[in-house]
Amino acid sequence: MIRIFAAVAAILWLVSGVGAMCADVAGAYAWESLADRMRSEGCWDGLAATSLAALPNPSPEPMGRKVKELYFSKFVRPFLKGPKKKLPPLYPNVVLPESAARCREYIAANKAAFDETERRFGVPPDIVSSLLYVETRLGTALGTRLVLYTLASMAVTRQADQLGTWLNGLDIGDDRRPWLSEVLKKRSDWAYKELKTFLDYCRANNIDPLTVPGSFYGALGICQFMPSSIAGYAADGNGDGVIDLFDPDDAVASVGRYLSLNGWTPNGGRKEWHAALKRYNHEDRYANTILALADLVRGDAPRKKAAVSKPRKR
Ligand SMILES: [Ca+2]
Repeated sequence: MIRIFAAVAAILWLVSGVGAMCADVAGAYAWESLADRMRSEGCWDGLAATSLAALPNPSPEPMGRKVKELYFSKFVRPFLKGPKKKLPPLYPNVVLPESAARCREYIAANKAAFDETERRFGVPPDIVSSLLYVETRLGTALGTRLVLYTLASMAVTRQADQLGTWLNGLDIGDDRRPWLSEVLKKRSDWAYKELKTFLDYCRANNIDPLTVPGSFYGALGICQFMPSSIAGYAADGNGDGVIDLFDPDDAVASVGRYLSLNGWTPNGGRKEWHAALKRYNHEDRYANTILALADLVRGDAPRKKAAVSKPRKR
């Protein structure tokens, strides 16, 4: 399975133009500060060296995107005039008969994995498949960025002048400089830890880091785990000794294990299930959508009130 994604990731990388910038201009030089930090912590090895040397220059995109999001939350959204727009209680275009049909097909195609996950972790197929539908459309939308490149780029983006045009349109005066510095430090340290964990995961499971696609911020696999979640929550669903989150067997089991370790119990009831789902993603809409889609997958009519929580006021 990983080999298939290796090919896909390589193609996406080249198509995006990233590959064209590669090798001759960047090499290890652009990543020297990162290499120094990893050497000082004793976690620099051949895998880290060869993987980083194959990347183009760091991209300002992941950190720039995060800074923009945080800027908007802190300095714009609270001061918007006019009536506050409430978010709908469900993600749009998800709780539909055709989505439920795709979930049922996916369950049928991976029946042993879903059955075993329910037996081991008490999380039923309708919930796990609905979560995977929301995360990656059952593995058909896995992200187009290399996890390694995303995390390494964020880890080395520690100064405002590295963000380039990503600061355009933001009002960062002297009074907001400390805020920006703090964001850059905190987020780059976060990415650095995720990067180290990602490389550990690759080493342990014999995965080439240059083949793993992910989301904007480095979540990976059909179940979109951050590397730091893998160690604590991922499961080897098919018992082959490898955790491959691009393999439905392991992704299904990992969702079951994550939810069961975060409060899901088979007889817990809707409120408890809602809370467990919010440990996966903190949005009310996320949990609402999965519960409502799972109702459709089971063939129940979506419950109007009990199924959903009102969105929190923003
Ligand atoms: Ca496995």
